[in-house]
Amino acid sequence: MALLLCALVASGGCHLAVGISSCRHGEACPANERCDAELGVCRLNGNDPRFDHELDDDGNPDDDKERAPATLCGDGVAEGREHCDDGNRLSGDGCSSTCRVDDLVSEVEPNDYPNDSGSLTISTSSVFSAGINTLYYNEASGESFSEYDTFWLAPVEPVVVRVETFNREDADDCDGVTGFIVDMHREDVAQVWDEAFLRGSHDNGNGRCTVLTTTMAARPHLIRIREDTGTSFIPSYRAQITVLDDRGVETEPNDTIERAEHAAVDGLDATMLGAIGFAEDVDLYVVDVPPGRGLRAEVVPNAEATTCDAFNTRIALLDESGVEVLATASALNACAFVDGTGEVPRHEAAANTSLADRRLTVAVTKGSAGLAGTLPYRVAFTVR
Ligand SMILES: [Ca+2]
Ligand SMILES: [Ca+2]
Ligand SMILES: [Ca+2]
Ligand SMILES: [Ca+2]
Repeated sequence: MALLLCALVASGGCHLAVGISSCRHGEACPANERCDAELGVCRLNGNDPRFDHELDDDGNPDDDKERAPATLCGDGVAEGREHCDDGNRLSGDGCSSTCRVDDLVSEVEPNDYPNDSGSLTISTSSVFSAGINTLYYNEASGESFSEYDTFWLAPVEPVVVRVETFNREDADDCDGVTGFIVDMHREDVAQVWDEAFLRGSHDNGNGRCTVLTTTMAARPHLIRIREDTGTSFIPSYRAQITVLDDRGVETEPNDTIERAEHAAVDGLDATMLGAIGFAEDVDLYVVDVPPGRGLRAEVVPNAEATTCDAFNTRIALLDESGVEVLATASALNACAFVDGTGEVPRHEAAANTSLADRRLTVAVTKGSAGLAGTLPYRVAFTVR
């Protein structure tokens, strides 16, 4: 919050703490400092190691790993891999919270079932804006059920897609009171509802938001969203549908902080391909998290029909000195993930509440039960 309030100061830079001033909106920095446009803060003149070619300490320049500087989505300047930057971190207004172009689609009822006229086909970079406003009461069971909202996603080539629900109007965030279940079905769902089920997700985002991140084949898929308790009224919500870009393939060795992968360092809706070859293999990935932002990192199975509980992986979050501060394992409706996004992050350790940029490292390993053979996977990163 301090950053936002300070950014309103018109000139002279906004002093935040010893040695750190905000210049996000073009304010001048003190004489011996320059404005770091990506982070929106003043920094002492001189070399900034973040922009250097990344060197490890083995004396061999050939295996040093390239990295790009982090960008800051929401500073009003489209740079690096940002498709757009409208100066805010909202989605549904044409430019998403991670600086992707939004295509806004509003629901049309009826859209509860796949053959309903309002069950629209939407593109794989959209914000689906809808309302859950009906609770059905079933006399026989004595329970109420929320209505469904369905839409079709039909990529023209295989993609990795994140479908994320938000119930706050002013931010990509959730109120922590109500939540969602997001299910994905094959295209023959209208004929064989149960058999056509591919994957579901529940309560694995910030607040009680839900995130379904999946590999998707080039064919139609039905996405079904509903309130997760059958008792809560949700007047409106948004489902953000985003294609994630592959930045590269991990290359061994990458099991130490010094050798961690840097290809997805900006964390802007990026994926990395990896493989865990043996039980002790650990793959490390570095992401820069600017001040006031949070990281979501999650494991993505390499096939759409692979459920998270069958995909036995573990994600750990390491601090800058390599100490593990948090870890999660795969569960039935949530693949291994850490989430520091939102105003009240699920995992505070994945949020950067400091006034300086912070480097977080994610470690992917097999889960405790182990799996025989090589386990191919993707890891997806989102910083916002
Ligand atoms: Ca920007
Ligand atoms: Ca926006
Ligand atoms: Ca509906
Ligand atoms: Ca590996």
